[in-house]
Amino acid sequence: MTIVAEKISRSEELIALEDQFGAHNYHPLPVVLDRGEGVFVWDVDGKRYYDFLSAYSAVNQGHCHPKIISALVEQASKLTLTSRAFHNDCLGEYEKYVTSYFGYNKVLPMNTGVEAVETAVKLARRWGYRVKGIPDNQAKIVFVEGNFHGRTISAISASTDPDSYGGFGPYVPGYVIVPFNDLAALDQALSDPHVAGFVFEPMQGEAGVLVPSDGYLTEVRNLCNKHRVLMIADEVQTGLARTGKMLACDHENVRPDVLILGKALSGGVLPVSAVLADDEIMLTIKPGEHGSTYGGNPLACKVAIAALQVLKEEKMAENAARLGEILRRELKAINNSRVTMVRGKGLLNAIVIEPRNGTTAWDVCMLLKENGLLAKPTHGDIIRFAPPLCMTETQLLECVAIIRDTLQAFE
Ligand code: IF1
Repeated sequence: MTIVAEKISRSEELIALEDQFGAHNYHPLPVVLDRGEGVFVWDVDGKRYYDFLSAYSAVNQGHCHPKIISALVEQASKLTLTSRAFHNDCLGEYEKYVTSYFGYNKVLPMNTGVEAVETAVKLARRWGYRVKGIPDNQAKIVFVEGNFHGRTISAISASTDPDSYGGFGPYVPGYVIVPFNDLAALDQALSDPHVAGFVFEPMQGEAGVLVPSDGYLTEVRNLCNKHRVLMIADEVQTGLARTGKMLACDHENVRPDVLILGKALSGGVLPVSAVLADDEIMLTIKPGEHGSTYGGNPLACKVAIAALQVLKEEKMAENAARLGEILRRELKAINNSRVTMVRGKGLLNAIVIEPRNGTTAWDVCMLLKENGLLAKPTHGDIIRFAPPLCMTETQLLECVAIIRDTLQAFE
């Protein structure tokens, strides 16, 4: 008898390679992508999907945006990396462009979002010692319950999510946690004269797209002024037009002392992050006291300028604001009993799925995938809906129909 081994699909073959040779630090949806363009991605079998995650808001400009790709390709064949041991002809122009774009004296260029968060914490401590006069090694940094700032030991030391910090101790000292959206608790925490900075996300992404009360950002600004504490906004996920304004802080016209950017700063092409601040803060770090091999490399500079230009040229913040209103209105109108919450701002949204008959948000995402839309659950019952900001209203309404029909199957 001949046993014919069933031919496994290309997807299964590639997933098996990851399983055998890759760390198991993620549990992706079983889909293998090989092309992206604008709001669409394709799998290895040629099936097209709407991307409703945007690589966690790193491809706000859409996949493989032609202007960003051509900036990458042109620079890639000229000069990609000099290190900061020498100058190059891209860094100064980029620094001028990005500081004037956001209105700060200076920028410290890094690569990943968490490196920028770490840089901001180091700047806050250094400013605390050299300017505020906190005794050496006594500086405290305040963070918010439910935060997500990255995966380094320092970032997870601020985390209140056991999945993030569990089993990785001991943790970085000098961190204080306050409840989300609680100004009285924040006032109390900032009154400690050893506090140098308050690090927060204007909207908490990973926690499930939690939007603080109207006026919260304004009050945070007032409390940081009152207690002479640096207001440090982690806009890695909420920045760069995602929430319907260039920065989420712009919804209340609040200017943080330190601005942290990442993800879409490169339009999803390569890791580019940045910390922006004025001289009193930025110049507390002297030559040789902080840096990174790739920080501010020529390729990153050119790509970041193109990525920032695209956001303005294509009015992506305005589009995100308009389409976000439509999306939330349509999601609420679906009126499906499994959907217990619809929330968000601009095109950073989430729905909460009530678990029932053994089905969860994961099962909804699996059927969404079958129906041509990719989204990922977080914290078990939350599905984030964050498409690229170049989406059209027609495409959005097609996605709403896919979501409606999919949820119908779980009623
Ligand atoms: C993962 C989450 C999102 C961030 C904020 C800093 C960073 C992130 C507000 C660090 C990164 C990513 C990390 C990625 C999944 C994704 C994520 F689910 F983890 F929390 F978006 F919500 N500040 N967020 O959201 O930036 O070092 O990654 O460049 O670790 O699984 P990074």
